[in-house]
Amino acid sequence: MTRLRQVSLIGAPTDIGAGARGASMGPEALRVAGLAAALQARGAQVEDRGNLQGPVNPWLPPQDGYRHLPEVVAWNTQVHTAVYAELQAGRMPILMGGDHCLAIGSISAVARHCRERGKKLRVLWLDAHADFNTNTLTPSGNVHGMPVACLCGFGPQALIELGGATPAISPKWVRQIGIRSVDEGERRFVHEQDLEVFDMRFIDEVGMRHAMELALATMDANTHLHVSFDVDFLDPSMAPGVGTTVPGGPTYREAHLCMEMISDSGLMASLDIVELNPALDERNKTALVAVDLIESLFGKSTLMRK
Ligand code: B3U
Ligand code: MN
Ligand code: MN
Repeated sequence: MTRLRQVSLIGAPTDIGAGARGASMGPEALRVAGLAAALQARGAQVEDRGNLQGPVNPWLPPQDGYRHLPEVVAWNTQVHTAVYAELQAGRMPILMGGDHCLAIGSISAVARHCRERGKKLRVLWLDAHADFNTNTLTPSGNVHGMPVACLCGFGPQALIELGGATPAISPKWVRQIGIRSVDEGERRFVHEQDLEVFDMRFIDEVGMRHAMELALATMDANTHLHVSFDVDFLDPSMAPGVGTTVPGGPTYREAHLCMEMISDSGLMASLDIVELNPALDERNKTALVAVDLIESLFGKSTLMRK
């Protein structure tokens, strides 16, 4: 049974937080790959809100450990406002990035909405990276390596207070899946803050099914589940179109199972699709595989399930 869902697509065409140029073309690549039609085929009612606008990428070196902080703040402010408006209107926002720094704007909006509605928030972070750096831990200064830390209150004032209350979320609300690249200082900080990380070794050992059962446990009917899907989560053999490929990711089957289990929970109420980089892709292959996976996320399955 598919519930009728009212979905809004929001494009945020920027690579302001990334270490490679090109994620700014992500929204259009997802449109060309047929994202809206795929969602409609799953019974969703889809509105494409077009693209947000923000500053160009000045491509400068980091300052105080952050690259392009004023521009990152400007883009995330736009994202926050747009995502919050869709949630207030009772719709499901799908943020089409853009790089992963944009999750600061989207998840701070989701957290604000949940606070106001008395909803429990859980964040599933599908990624090769933990994105838990700070300006002192980061090896690059790229803010796409910092969104989880910023959302948990570790970051520059302008980003951590975007949604009013600081911190926007607690590390206890986050479940990370598929992780296989964590920087040295970042690793210590992940442990210190007790982030729940289902890394690739864990998935190799227990399988995607058990990992997802654990990640989805403790959710109930009052839970708002936000999925932040960094396309570099996927093995680069099927998804080469991302700025930072890391070998050893989930296979096509594992990734589909992950999406199907999220769908079965019936709790997903907002989604980011980020880090797709068409400049590095092969004939839009990565965008097509992302859309294929989103279909599973919205309930597509081979056979009817009871
Ligand atoms: N952890 C590294 C690399 C990185 C994080 N997220 C992505 N790449 N996509 C950093 O620069 O923080
Ligand atoms: Mn990421
Ligand atoms: Mn990543």
